[in-house]
Amino acid sequence: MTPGEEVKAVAASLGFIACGITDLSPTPHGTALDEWLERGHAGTMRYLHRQAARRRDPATIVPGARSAIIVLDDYFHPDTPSDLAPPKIAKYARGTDYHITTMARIEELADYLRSRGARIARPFVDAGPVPERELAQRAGLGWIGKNTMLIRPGVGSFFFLGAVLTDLEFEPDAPFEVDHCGSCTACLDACPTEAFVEPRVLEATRCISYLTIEHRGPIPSELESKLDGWAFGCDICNDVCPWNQRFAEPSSAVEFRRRKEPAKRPDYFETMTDGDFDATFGDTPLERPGLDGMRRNWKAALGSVGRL
Ligand code: B12
Ligand code: SF4
Ligand code: SF4
Repeated sequence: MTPGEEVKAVAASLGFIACGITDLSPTPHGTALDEWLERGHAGTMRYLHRQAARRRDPATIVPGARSAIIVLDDYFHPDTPSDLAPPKIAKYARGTDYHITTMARIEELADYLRSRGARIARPFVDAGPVPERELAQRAGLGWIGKNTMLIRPGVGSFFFLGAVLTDLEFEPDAPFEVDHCGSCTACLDACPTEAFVEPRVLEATRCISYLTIEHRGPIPSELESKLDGWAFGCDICNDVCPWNQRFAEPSSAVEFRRRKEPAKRPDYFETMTDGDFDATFGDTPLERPGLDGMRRNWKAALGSVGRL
């Protein structure tokens, strides 16, 4: 086994469904990132502006790092009828927060690299400065679809991306060059808020995921009426993708299964105390908007389907 094949075997033993390796040379898509930011598509996600220089030149994220080990962590569990009833919570957010679960396994991968002599082995999951989808495409793991997701043939796109940046050098994998979207436009057509300006360009400030997770304050009324019953995140542009419809397989990670079924009544979060919210959802992605955010979202989601 080559050193790279050994890393991939360890990643597989930790439950990751795929692993690829790439170098940290500058992204060829820096201009696309600059234009996206200049057009204001990041909205209040100011950290994306602050971290742009490092995203353009990933070698500067962890000085001394030479390679990125990229892993895919499947979170797919099929929707139940209750999952599909508004207010809806995106699939990725129904169990334990991946910043905890996926990160714990990426840390084990970093430990392995240290045991093989790495002086630098820094784990990342959903971390602003790491251009995760682009590094994954470069590491041969899939293509970037018109919905901006990293899609893997035979798998789909219901997975998290994680990375370890390390000073160890490996033979990089060949980039994934084929665009398997072809003439399909299902994701662009299905988006209820018309958030795609063009294929692969998302006006994030119109995206339900942004509005229900990142946005603070009232949701603009024009968009609130288009939430389509979503109260946290949105799966539509992934659900309609033929690659998911054909290939998505349930994750072996039980942590990502739904644990607590929120009651679908309008006052469910309204009547909850901060203590109850922390005890029930404190280690789930719902913690990001918090109790106030979920109160807003729950009502907005029901209002969008005429149920308030
Ligand atoms: C900010 C953010 C958001 C924002 C903006 C999303 C967006 N499309 O930009 C919001 C809040 C809307 C969001 C929503 C979601 N997100 Co998000 N998000 C991020 C985050 C933190 C940064 C993304 C970013 O920088 N966007 C700015 C754009 C300009 O950058 P980019 O999308 O990476 O695009 C680059 C490439 O596309 C490249 N590029 C441009 N053109 C081309 C052309 C070709 C051919 C190639 C190869 C490259 C290329 O240039 C761009 C700039 O570098 C990443 C984690 C990370 N560190 O990357 C997670 C991440 C992208 N999100 C993720 C997920 C799961 C989601 C949701 C599905 C959650 C949900 N169910 O609600 C939705 C999906 C919405 C969607 N269609 O994107 C996963 C995606 C996994 C995957 N399979 O791709 C990530 C990687 C988190 C993780 N670690 O798993 N997200
Ligand atoms: S996540 Fe939903 S709102 Fe956001 S781009 Fe996809 S379909 Fe549109
Ligand atoms: S729905 Fe169609 S166009 Fe959109 S990402 Fe999937 S294959 Fe590509």
